[in-house]
Formats: sequence, structure tokens, C-alpha cells
Amino acid sequence: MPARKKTVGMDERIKKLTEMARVLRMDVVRMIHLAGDGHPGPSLSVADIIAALYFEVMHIDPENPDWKDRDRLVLSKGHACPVLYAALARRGYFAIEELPGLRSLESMLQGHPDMNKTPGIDTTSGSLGNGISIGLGMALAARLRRQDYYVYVITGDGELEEGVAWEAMMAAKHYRVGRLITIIDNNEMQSGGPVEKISGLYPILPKLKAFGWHCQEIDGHNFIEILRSIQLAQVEESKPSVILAHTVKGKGVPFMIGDNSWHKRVPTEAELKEAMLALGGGGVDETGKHPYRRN
Ligand SMILES: Cc1ncc(C[n+]2csc(CCOP(=O)(O)OP(=O)(O)O)c2C)c(N)n1
Repeated sequence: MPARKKTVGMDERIKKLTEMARVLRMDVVRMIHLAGDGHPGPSLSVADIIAALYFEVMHIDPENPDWKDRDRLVLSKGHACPVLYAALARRGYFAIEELPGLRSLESMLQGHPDMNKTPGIDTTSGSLGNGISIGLGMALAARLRRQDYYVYVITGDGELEEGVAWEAMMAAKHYRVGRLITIIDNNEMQSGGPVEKISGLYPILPKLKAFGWHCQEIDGHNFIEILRSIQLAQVEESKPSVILAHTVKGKGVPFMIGDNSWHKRVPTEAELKEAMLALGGGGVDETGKHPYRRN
């Protein structure tokens, strides 16, 4: 069993996470360019949260992906899997050389997460709305088996339009499940446009408060707020926790921000270069080749 990490200074931790999130964002844009398909905007909005979970928070062992006491992650917004795949590769679950295989038939990295194909994926997802329910099942299983892992669920805001999410929220409070921590990637957009225009979903937190959840609201791109809110959620043992994280779809790549066509769209060669420049470089080497490429 891996030991819990030693405490290091906050500044150092934030620096490390900031750099990792930058690398993950570059991975995402390259992967989608090479795959010729995928969801860059939704992956980029959640990159900081994924970096914090996989490189700071979660008690996991990449050498032993099925370790029974590991913390679990449910990526309910499964279409954002490129950033999860990048994090798993960078964390050592599988080789970075797998990343360019995204969405190809023979690859372990399918267009939506598949727990039977990819080491480190705790649940198959992609059919929106189901993640809180799946996470609740995992948390209840931990209680029955006297295990003490945490379950982290990442959901989009738009996907909360699915009724099953609210059934799960009601049940989680009823069963007083304290180790279920849901993070809402509240980027205010869904595939069809602004969430506010499409549904009567907002405001979200008062509804969850009324459902009896422990509620927090943060800037989902601020690592101090991400880490603190997760710590506070972890000590709340008697009820489920939600963290509403305000995020920006396409974060890190200016031409993707505010343009919802990037919900699902493929960067051209020129757009790839522009994105890499915006993210601080490293996308194309001096010979003009990508650092990794499909064979
Ligand atoms: C049950 C279901 N219905 C529809 C879709 C198609 N779909 C994929 S992404 C998406 C929008 C999701 O919006 P949101 O939850 O806000 O996440 P974002 O991509 O904005 O981060 C939709 C409707 C799906 N994957 N599953």
C-alpha cells in the first residue's frame, strides 16, 4: 500500500500542479488533432481539477490500478476523457506513447472511458447524468466493506439536466454518505449552447443545499481553492459534498474560449501550433514533428 504523501510547501505544490495542468492541456490538443476527433473545450475546462486530483489529492497506486483501497474517480462527463487519459499516462498508469492512439479502434483509449480497456479508469462513462449515481454505489460499497477510500465524481453543469443525477443526490443524503465528493465543472456551456438558455438548471447550489449536501463554491482554475475545498469536503463525514467549480470552457487556449464550436472540434495544424504557443510551447520540435505521432 503506498504511503500518503509528505506535506510540502504550498507554493511548491501549486507550482508543480500549474506545470502539470499546462502539460495536460498540451497533450489534450495534440491528441485531438492527431485523432481527428474529440472534445477539446470540455477537457481544457477541467484540466486543473484533474491535475489536482491525480497529482496531489488521490490516494492511488499506478503500479496497481485495481488496488482495492484506492480512491476512485468517476468522470461523469466522459467526453472529457482526453485530459483524464493524459493524466493517467503522466501519472504512470501506461506509456505516454499510447496517447496518440486516442479514438482508434485498436487503442486502449476510446472516445469515452472504458474501464475494461484502460488501466486507471474506475468506471465506464459517457452516457451523461449517471456519475453521481455510480459514485454513490462505490461509496456505499466502501461502507459495507469497511473501506475508507474517497469517491470523487466530476460532472458537467449541463449534464445535471438529467433526472437520474437528482435521484442520486437525494439518495446520497438519505444514506449520509460522507466520502462522496462531487465536483461540478461549471463552465456554463453545454454542447447546444449556454446552459442558462437551454434549461432552468441554475442556480445549482441552493438546490443541493435543500437536498442536504455540504456545498462549496470555488474558482476551478485556482489550485489553492481546489485543494482547500477538497480538504474541507473530506472532513465532512456525515453528508455528501459538492464543490461548484467555476471554470472556462477551452481554458488555456484563447481562440477556443467563448467559441462553443470547440465543444467538439479538431484543431488544424495551424491551430495546433497556435494552441501550443499559447500554452507555452513544446508542441512541435525543431524538425517540425510532433513529439509523438501515430505510426
Ligand atoms: C445521456 C446523454 N445525452 C446526450 C449526450 C451528448 N452530449 C455529449 S456532451 C453534451 C453536453 C454536456 O454538457 P456539460 O455537462 O455542461 O459538459 P461540458 O461539455 O460543457 O463540460 C451532450 C449533450 C450524452 N453524452 N449523453
